[in-house]
Amino acid sequence: MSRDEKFWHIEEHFHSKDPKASRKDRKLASSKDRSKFKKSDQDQLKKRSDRKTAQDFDHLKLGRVLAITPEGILVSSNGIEYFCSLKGSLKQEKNRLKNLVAVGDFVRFEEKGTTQGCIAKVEPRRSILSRADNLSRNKEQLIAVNIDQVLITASVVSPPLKPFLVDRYIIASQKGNMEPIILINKIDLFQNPPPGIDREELEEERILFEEFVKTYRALGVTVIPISIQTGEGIEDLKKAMQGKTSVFSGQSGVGKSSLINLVTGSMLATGNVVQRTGKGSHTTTTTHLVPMEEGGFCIDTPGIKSFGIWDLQKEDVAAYFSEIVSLSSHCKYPDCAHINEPHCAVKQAAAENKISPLRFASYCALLASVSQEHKQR
Ligand SMILES: Nc1nc2c(ncn2[C@@H]2O[C@H](COP(=O)(O)OP(=O)(O)OP(=O)(O)O)[C@@H](O)[C@H]2O)c(=O)[nH]1
Ligand SMILES: [Mg+2]
Ligand SMILES: [Zn+2]
Repeated sequence: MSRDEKFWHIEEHFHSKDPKASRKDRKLASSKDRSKFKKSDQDQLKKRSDRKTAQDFDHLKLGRVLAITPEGILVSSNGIEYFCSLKGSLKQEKNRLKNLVAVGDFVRFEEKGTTQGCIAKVEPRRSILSRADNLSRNKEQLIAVNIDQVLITASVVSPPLKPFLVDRYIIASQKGNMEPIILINKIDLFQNPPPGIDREELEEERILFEEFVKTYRALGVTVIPISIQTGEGIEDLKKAMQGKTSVFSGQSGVGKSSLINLVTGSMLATGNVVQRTGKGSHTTTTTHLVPMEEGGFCIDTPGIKSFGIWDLQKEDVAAYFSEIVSLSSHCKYPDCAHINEPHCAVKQAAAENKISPLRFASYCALLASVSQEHKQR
C-alpha cells in the first residue's frame, strides 16, 4: 500500500463505522472505564461532537486537515492537497474556541478549482488536545484532534526536565481522551554535557531524572528515555507509534522535530538550544500532520512556553492525581485541598516521602495557578 492509500484506508475505517454502532461502542467502552473523571470527560467530548447538523454534507469531498498555514487550511483528500477557507456559516459557531478547525480534523469541503476549497462541516472529533489560549485565558486553543496518544516530549539538561509541565500534559491528555506517553530525550547529555554545566548540576539532574522515571512508571504511565545520539529508546518509540496517530508536544528545543525526522525520514527543520539560557529557539512554527511509512500518523507542534489546561476547575485538580485521591479519605475535612488544612493525610504522606515530592509540588503549583486564573476572570 502506498502512503496515500494507507492514509485513506485508516480514514475510511474511521468513517465507515455505522454512527449508531459506534455510539453503542462508545457507551460500552465508557461503561467499562472505571475512572470517574475520564467518563465525564468523554461525555463532555461527545456532547461537543454531537452538534446538530440539519444540512446534508455527504455529497461534499471528505478530507483531513494536514496543517493550518497563512495560505489557508491545508486539506488532503484522496492524495490531493487543497488550500481551504472556512464557510461563513461555520464561523458563527466561534464563541469560546480560538480556532474552529485543527490539524487532524476530518472535514467536508466544496471544491473550488483544482487546488482550492471551502470547508462546510467539521466531522465529530474522537479526541481533542487543547490548551487555554495564552493571551485570552477564556478561549480554548485546539492543538490537534482525532489523536490516539500524546507523546509528551521532554529532555534532560538542555532544556532541563520539568515535571510540572509533564503533569499538565498528562491531565490535558486524559481530559481530551488520549493516552499520555512520556519521552525523555537527550539522555546522552549525562555522559557528554554541554559546556557551562557543572558536575553538581548534572548530578542533580540525574537524580531528578531517575526519580521521575520511577514515579511516573509507578503511576502506570509509559516512560521512554531516549537519545538520538546513541539510538537508545528509538525502537521502543517506533513500536509505540506504529499504527497510531501521535502528537509530539512539549517545550521548544527538546527534540520533537528531530525525533519525527528520525522515525519517519522527514526533513523537518530543527534548531539549536541557546546555550546561555538552555531554551529552544522555536524552530517549528506551525502544527502539521505527517503520514508514516509503517502506518499511522504523527503530528509535529511548535514548542510551548507555558501550558494552561483548558476548563480545569479548582475542585477537579486533585482527581487527576490518583495517589492524592486514594489518600484523601483519611484527611480530617472531606473537602480538604491538602494545602493549609490541619490533619491532612496527603501533606503528611508528602512529608514522609510516601508520595512523590515531585507530584505533590506539581499538584500544589497547579492548584495555585488555577485559583489565580479564576481570580483574574
Ligand atoms: N544531544 C542531543 N541533542 C539532541 C537530541 N535530540 C535533539 N537534539 C538537538 O536538540 C536541538 C533541538 O531539536 P529540535 O528537534 O529542533 O527541537 P523541537 O522540540 O522540535 O523544538 P521547536 O521546534 O523549537 O519546538 C537540535 O539542535 C537537535 O540536534 C538528542 O537526543 N541528544
Ligand atoms: Mg520543532
Ligand atoms: Zn488533605
